[in-house]
Amino acid sequence: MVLGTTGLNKKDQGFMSEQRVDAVIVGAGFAGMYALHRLVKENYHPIVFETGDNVGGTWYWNRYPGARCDIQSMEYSYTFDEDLQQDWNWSEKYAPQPEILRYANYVADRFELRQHINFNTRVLTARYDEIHQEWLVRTDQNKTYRTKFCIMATGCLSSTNLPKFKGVDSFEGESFHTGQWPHSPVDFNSKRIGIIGTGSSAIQSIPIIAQSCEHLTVFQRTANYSIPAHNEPLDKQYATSIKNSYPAFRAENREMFAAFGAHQSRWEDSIFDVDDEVRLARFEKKWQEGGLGFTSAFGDTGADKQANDIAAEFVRNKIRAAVNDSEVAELLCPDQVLGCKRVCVDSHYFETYNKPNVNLVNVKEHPVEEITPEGLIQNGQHYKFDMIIYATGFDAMTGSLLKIDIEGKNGLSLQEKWHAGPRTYLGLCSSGFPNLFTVSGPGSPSVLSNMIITIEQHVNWIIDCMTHLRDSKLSTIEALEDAENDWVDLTNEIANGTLFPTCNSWYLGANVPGKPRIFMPFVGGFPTYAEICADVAEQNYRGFELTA
Ligand code: FAD
Ligand code: N01
Repeated sequence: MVLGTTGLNKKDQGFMSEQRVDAVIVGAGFAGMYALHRLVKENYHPIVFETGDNVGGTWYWNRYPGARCDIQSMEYSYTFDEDLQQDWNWSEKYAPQPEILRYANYVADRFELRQHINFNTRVLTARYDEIHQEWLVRTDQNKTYRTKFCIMATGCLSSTNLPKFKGVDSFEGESFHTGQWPHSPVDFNSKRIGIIGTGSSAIQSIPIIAQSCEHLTVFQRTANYSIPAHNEPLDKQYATSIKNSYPAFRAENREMFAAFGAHQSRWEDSIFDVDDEVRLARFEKKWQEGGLGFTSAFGDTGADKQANDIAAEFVRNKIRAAVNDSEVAELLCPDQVLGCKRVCVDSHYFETYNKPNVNLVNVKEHPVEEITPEGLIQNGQHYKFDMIIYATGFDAMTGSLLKIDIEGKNGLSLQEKWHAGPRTYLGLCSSGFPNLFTVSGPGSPSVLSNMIITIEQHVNWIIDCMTHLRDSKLSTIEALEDAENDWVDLTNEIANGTLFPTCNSWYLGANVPGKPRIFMPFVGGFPTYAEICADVAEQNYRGFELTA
């Protein structure tokens, strides 16, 4: 339907027509796809915009070698459709990126989602028209859409962070960011390669790149904790046993703090209640199980620094045992709190430093000075490379959202409102921005959880809320400022009771120069969070204003 331009402000004038839709969804990753599926099922007419040329989000963009999930495949997948979870078969314990991307495509086809998705389309602005209580969403295809609801499924780790190195554009070899990896194969054979960063992306890719390149130099600013994945082909018997009672397994996982790991061993007692022998045996058992579950060997390693020190030293000793050169091993030993930055999960990462074609350069005291046409300069030394890989992470949690020019009531932009850090109620809405929802936004468990599970919970809450408004003949929902302030205070209070804020992590925005330092995810655990959200809805959307 083509309408006039009533309600457009000056910045939007010049656009000849508006298309009306019931809801705009930005992003076609797992969040956008599920939001679309649910809206269509509820007889809405939504439209999705996606910058990429296909679905999958994270798994579309992050095609670097070795990319895979760190939550086990049987858990890192949609739960909303029993037939889907029965029909899909994972091949490995931790699914590799190509397989997760195939899964996303399979879901898109199976639920006929593509017809509603505009690919190769970036949303540039979203402005609230207060007179008509509607959003005007403009894309880079010079089109404007008028809608009652906006669902920002823009992703928490979807805006790459490329540090402003001097001369970054001057390099004459090949250069790639892990988060925007090319779609065609990258050949490392006989190449001298430099990689900057030692977070999860680097830790996954370094062992594979090292297998075929001539030489790999790793530039490390902060050493990271990493636990072996012990990845292997998925045990068919195990998969069948899970499928035999998949809904119950999913329900058990939803009761877990981070919405995964119900079938893994875990203890909640204090590390100080057991002797050295029991401690070591328990850590060893968790190490052999592998993966993120290592941190659930004791109940107090996340909040008690002394307890954490003991767990951290166990990991450091594993690194010392894996790396032959003791100087390199010490350089690879992290000194921050274990878990303060996201713990990585690897396959033969530390052992890779025993290869003759790999070396490690510490850039903590002497940062990368300059990228040159031939390589880079660090600590006065000119390293010559055929390829530079930036594994430098993301402008996490807020990056993609704040790249969109979002203007709410009274002309206030989200950028202005969040200048000192994001402020949301439940991580779902921000006051002054009616009917605009964020999925896995700051203030929600988000990246501290099994994200497909939390995405489903968010989307269900949002669509149920929209349907409630429709059924009750209500027009808008907006977070109240008091409720939002209380939520921000609660989120900070819980985070401050943990060891999370003790280091420079992307959870705090500390990896991006100039970004406000505030702990962004909700650390109270998924079950608590989901219960609060359900209570809020049950109590007629407590803390929100609903208007006719
Ligand atoms: P995304 O998948 O990031 O999708 C967002 C989409 O929005 C993107 O495709 C982007 O192009 C699009 N978009 C953004 N802005 C705009 C705009 N203005 N206009 C149009 N389109 C836009 N989580 C886990 O729980 N377990 C894991 O094992 C795990 N592994 C990960 C591995 C990697 C390498 C990374 C980077 C993240 C991982 N995560 C993991 C987190 C992962 O991001 C989530 O699990 C999940 O895939 C997020 O889905 P999403 O739909 O919310 O966001
Ligand atoms: O990014 P990161 P990532 N000079 O921010 C370094 C998910 N994920 O893409 O720590 C030199 O972790 C930076 O150093 P420092 C997961 O949630 C999951 O690896 O800031 N170095 C760091 O070493 C993860 O946490 C998987 O001191 C610079 C690195 O670059 C999140 O995505 C796999 C620098 C960035 O690490 C992000 O992971 C991949 C500079 N100027 C991703 N700037 C799984 O395993 C930055 N660095 C499932």
